[in-house]
Amino acid sequence: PQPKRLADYTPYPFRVDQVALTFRLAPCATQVLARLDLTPQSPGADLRLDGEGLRLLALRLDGHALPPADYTLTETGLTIAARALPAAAFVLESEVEIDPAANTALEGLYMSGGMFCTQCEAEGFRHITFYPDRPDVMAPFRVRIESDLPVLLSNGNPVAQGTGWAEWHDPWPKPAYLFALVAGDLVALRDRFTTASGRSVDLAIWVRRGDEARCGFAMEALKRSMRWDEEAYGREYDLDVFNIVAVDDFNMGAMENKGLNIFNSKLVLASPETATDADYERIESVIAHEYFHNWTGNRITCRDWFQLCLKEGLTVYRDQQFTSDIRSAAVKRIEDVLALRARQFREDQGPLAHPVRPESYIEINNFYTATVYEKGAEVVGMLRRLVGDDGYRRALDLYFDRHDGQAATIEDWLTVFEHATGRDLTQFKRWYSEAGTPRLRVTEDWDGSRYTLTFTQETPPTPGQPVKTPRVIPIAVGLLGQNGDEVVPTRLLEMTEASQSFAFEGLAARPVPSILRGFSAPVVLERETTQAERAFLFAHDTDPFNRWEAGRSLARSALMAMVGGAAPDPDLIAAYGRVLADAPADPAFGALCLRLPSEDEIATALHAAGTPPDPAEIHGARARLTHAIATAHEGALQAVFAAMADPGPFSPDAAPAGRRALRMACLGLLNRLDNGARAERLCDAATTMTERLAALACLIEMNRAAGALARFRDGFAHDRLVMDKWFMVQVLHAAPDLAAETAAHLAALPDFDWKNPNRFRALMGGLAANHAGFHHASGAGYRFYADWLIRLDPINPQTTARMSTAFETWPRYDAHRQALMRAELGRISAQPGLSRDTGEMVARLLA
Ligand code: BAL
Ligand code: ZN
Repeated sequence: PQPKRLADYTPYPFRVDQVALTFRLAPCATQVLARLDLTPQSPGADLRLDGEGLRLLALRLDGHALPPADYTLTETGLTIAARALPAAAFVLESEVEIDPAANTALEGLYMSGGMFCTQCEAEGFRHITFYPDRPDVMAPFRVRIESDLPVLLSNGNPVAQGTGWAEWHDPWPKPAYLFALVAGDLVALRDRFTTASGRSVDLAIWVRRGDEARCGFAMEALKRSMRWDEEAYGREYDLDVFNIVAVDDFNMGAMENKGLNIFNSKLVLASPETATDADYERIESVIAHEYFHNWTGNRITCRDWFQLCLKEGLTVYRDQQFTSDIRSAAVKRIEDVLALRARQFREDQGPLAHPVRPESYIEINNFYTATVYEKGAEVVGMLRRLVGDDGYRRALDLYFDRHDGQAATIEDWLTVFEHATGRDLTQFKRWYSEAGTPRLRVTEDWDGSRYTLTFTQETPPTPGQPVKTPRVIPIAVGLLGQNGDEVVPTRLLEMTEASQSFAFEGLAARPVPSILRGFSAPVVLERETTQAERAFLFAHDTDPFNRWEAGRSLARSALMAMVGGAAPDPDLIAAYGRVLADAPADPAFGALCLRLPSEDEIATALHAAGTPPDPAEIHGARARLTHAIATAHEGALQAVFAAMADPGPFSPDAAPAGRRALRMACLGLLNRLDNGARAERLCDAATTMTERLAALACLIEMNRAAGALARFRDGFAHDRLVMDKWFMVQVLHAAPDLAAETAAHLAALPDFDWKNPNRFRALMGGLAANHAGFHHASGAGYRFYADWLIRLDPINPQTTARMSTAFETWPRYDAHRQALMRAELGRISAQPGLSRDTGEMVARLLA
């Protein structure tokens, strides 16, 4: 297949003034009638409509059947010759038949548990009807749904309904990727929201019968999001209704269709018995994310899919701000950076690296990546740091004023910042066009009163981009005195050159620098420093992010040394004693400080230091350090574990969730000493899924979980979301030698419903995240994983392609593992009929 290129963009030569759709729903033979009001914009242009897998029943132009000689039909669309088209506005009507029941790819209109639902982003609408399926074609939609099912939903406001039909009208012009339709036997949790200007909005969350009691938290999150967007960005909701539907079979997390968000049920349904605190936090942030798209994505959309970060980077940034505001800003920042490093840095440092705004693609679904989303959000955060809070607010106001109702570009976005603040962002734009994570090296100089920091930046080559240019890097720096006092409060240094120095004058003594506070730019900071200085910052830094960062880097160095045979670092062990003493004052932060670097993080660090990582050695070193910390601080751990017990009643709020996180961090350490005894008791007595699942993981690690796993299964066999956890936890925490075998055993169970993306991701994602298990020298993990990608690809290419990223780290390992992984990728790529999605990914992975 030929790649699409950003440079080739041309506007669509027709305007779509109105769309009217009628759906006659039937599982195997749904008829879709589409009436498009079109106006030519460019004389002499053929009318090209996208369409795939559609059976054309009729085609009329201004009421007359179109002779076959006037159009051509291919596997990807329909083209009507310019000579057959009127010079002025005309109406094109088509009738097609589609088969939602056979749609296992879950793109377009498909069935999930007896309900009809849609997923159209990015290019699903072309599986529904013939249409210019591109985001810069925006139109108001009218939709009529005919079906015996009781609940019939689409975008916009309800217009009318009767027995067996309903009509909807969405007055806001939108691209086809925001179209949605749902029909099913559903029940709703209902509420109401009054906007700042007094508009009353009916809210409903639609779920399968029996799930309605688990929607309350999502509803509260929705109302909080609606209020927050008014207060923080001045954005009000703009329809009479806002509907959310939970669906069990869904390739993504959720989708921001105008007025009708469709969610993976795991991001809606929550109760203390079934959802962990992490689930609650994720539900809250995804509800917010999809709601915030109403302005950043829907009212202002993307001109083409190369601009995906325009809506996704900004909307992730907004949902991160929301969570920071309503939970702990420091904890949120640490969690976001952990996720950024684990997913985006990893992507940026491997064969799949691509710019935040890619310049070519074969399959756009392969670019819903951590780089577009999370690095895209970091770029927005840097812009804000550079222009300040007021400048950011002015720029955003201008963005909404200027581009409302438009399909915009990154150039439009940067221009509003330039116009609102007077800054030249030419160089800053490189963050959008150049891939790769900059390395930022720093050295220091002290002459008795002047302290100078010299930074050097370098971005390694990435596929297709051998040479990099200097970026604008906002570096937040504070200076501490030897007693821990802050002698220079946080100052933002703006680096623009390859190498640049910044001086601090008039200091009485040599300070200790705290660099890249709050992780002010997505770079790898490299600084030669002593263990003692990092321990000092871990104890004293007034910036909570950097305090955590100092501890993390101490632990990482200690673990790297232990992989080489060293004993646990006694200073580090002592530092954990101070963490434990402080932790009850800020439990969520304390829990983060107690969490050791992941095995994948240690592998990355070893590779960066020039040593091919040995996954088994890393696993062993991490276990030894855990044991050493637990042994040294057993009493304190027991005390904190007891003090953090939750007297109830349950609340999912940040404070009690932080106490549970700290308690479970203590449990994980104590588990090494009591051989799982505490976990065994807790697993049966727990009143929350957070505790039950953590205890189960501990038991699996001690290889004494058989009874607990059976009881867990008996208790939750009816609950798909909880059973996903049951599948995942066993593989994720299996001993390295047992991981592939455990995965194979689970995959053979009758309830391994592998066509359900959540279940597939639970098992296979658990294996890929079990670092030492997946990368076992036998190659069994790789083989098993590739077997299942091969099996899933014909059914669901999108999920297969996304999960192929498990292999993206192959270049960092030894020759033996590299050969094994490349062989599996080669085996996948040799499959006859491999999908375009997976084909593109495997080719990039092997390039
Ligand atoms: N637009 C796809 C799902 C999301 O990012 O919200
Ligand atoms: Zn999004």
